[in-house]
Amino acid sequence: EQVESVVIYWTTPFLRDKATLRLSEKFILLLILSAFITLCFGAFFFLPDNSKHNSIFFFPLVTQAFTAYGNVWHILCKESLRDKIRADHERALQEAKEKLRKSKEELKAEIQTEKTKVVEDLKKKDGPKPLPPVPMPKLVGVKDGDPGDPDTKEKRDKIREMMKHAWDSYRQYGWGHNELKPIAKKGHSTNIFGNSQMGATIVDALDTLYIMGLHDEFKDGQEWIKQNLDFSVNAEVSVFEVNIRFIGGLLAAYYLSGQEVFKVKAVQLAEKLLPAFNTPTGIPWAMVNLKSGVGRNWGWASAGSSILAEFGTLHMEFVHLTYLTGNPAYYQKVMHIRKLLAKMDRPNGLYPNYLNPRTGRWGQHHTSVGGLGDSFYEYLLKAWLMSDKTDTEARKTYDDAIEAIERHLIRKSNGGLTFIGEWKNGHLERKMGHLTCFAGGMFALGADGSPDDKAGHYLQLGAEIAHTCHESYDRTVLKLGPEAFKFDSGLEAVAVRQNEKYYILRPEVIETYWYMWRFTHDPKYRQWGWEAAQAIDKYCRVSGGFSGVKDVYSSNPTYDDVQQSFFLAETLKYLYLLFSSDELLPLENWVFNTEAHPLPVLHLVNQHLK
Ligand code: DMJ
Repeated sequence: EQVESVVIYWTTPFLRDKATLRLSEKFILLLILSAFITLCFGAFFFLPDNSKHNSIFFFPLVTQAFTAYGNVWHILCKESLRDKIRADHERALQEAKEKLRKSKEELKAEIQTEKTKVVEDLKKKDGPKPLPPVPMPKLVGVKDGDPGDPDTKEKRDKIREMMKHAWDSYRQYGWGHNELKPIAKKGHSTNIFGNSQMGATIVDALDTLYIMGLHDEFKDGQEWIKQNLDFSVNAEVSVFEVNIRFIGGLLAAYYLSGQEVFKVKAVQLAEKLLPAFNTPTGIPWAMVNLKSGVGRNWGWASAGSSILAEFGTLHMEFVHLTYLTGNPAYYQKVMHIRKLLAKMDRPNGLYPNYLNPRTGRWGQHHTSVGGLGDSFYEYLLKAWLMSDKTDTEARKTYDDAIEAIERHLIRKSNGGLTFIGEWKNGHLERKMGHLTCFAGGMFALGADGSPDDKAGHYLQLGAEIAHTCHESYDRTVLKLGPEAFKFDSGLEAVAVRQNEKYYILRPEVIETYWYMWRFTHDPKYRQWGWEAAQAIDKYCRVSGGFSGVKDVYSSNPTYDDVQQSFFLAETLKYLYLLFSSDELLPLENWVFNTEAHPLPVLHLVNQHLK
């Protein structure tokens, strides 16, 4: 009777519906029940067959015991189900709370990313779709470029050796990291790549390795990209930097080598950048989180603005993406930016560096052909060149912009040096950045096709800028140029502030020497390029690679301990091209993006993209 009542007690609804049982209680319950069932079975088998207890006591008891056992299992399963439901509810509540904290734009961006993900998943169900076949543009002069004379060849070999030292050091000490610390001999990264480890140096260096004929190194990089380059990382990256270094680098590697993997990776990455355009105006955020698609702007930018040189330096790569994928989205995004800018008023005909992506209004009236503005102008010209000179809208926008720049920003110093200053709220600052020195090459490149037959004038302007920038190198102890130099109070092309005296392996001056060489073949440009190469080898080379220096006016400079990825992508590439024949990557067939990645001219661009 006692046993029966225990069983009945355990199977009552009260116990079954009791909200919680601790884990230890559950185990005790199971143990008691197992013991009880063993007892019942034991008694059933060991009692004599004719025992009256067998039929009148044990059968109902065993049945009860099984029911109880089943019910307890039921309780336990129900318990764990309840735990799960409770945890799910808590998670949902937490997510809802987080959502409420987010701004409208962030929520919109998230919704858009989710939508894109659903569409992508649906697509993936049928397996990855191959990219549409497109006619390959004319690929001329992708290798060799033997300069002919032995002296130039020797110099070119030296540049190739420097590339090998930079690459081998990165391979040994920083492989897979974005950049290298050549003194500490370990990996390095900056905030432009978020907290990602995306092998920026590998991607940036690929096409330089290719044209230098460093095939084993190229294959090594290709293999790393195939196995490791993954963009589903929770990292907030710069849209501009990722575009010019990664998408530009991958596209150039694809066109040069024909290896599909580079195209596929470029397209995967480009898709991750698209949520950055989900702003009220379509002007993209400066940064985007590759995983969540949430974008934002740099905290230091005037009035929450996006930067002209960042959102204005997407055109070349995005046009190629549409060309290669048949997806019009990329082309539409950059054309939308162009149209929006065309409608805006420009103070004195100048483009300010800051534009607010929420309001569509300019931020601070600061115009520069150096940092924050530079490659916007460069891409207007290059959009025209890349379209086989059919994109006349881009050419006209470039011509108008350059005309205003010449009127307001370009001056001659007392010592006769032509410089490009910066316009700040109606005032000209007589200072020029190392970054601005790229403009010499740009003026020369744009000379042919300039209005009113001013080709000679622009080639001359390019030469004057090259000369000024060479002076900024020549007037230092190390024969390397400072980050910024002044033309004020008796100063001519020298840095004043301590924090403007550094050289971080930048390419712009050498870039201009190369363009000037291609257009004039004046031997002084090769001479100047060689001076710079020797100075880099002497003062920036260390056993673990190449490092920037903190003061070009000091005979005993300290290192900044960073081997920038653009040193391999640009500086060494432009030097190599300077000592190669013009047959290597001819400018009629190739247009270099702002990170020196060559992209072919698209002769079919207009039919294809409309
Ligand atoms: C490069 O990343 C690009 O050239 C960019 O346009 C600005 N400058 C750096 C190197 O100095």
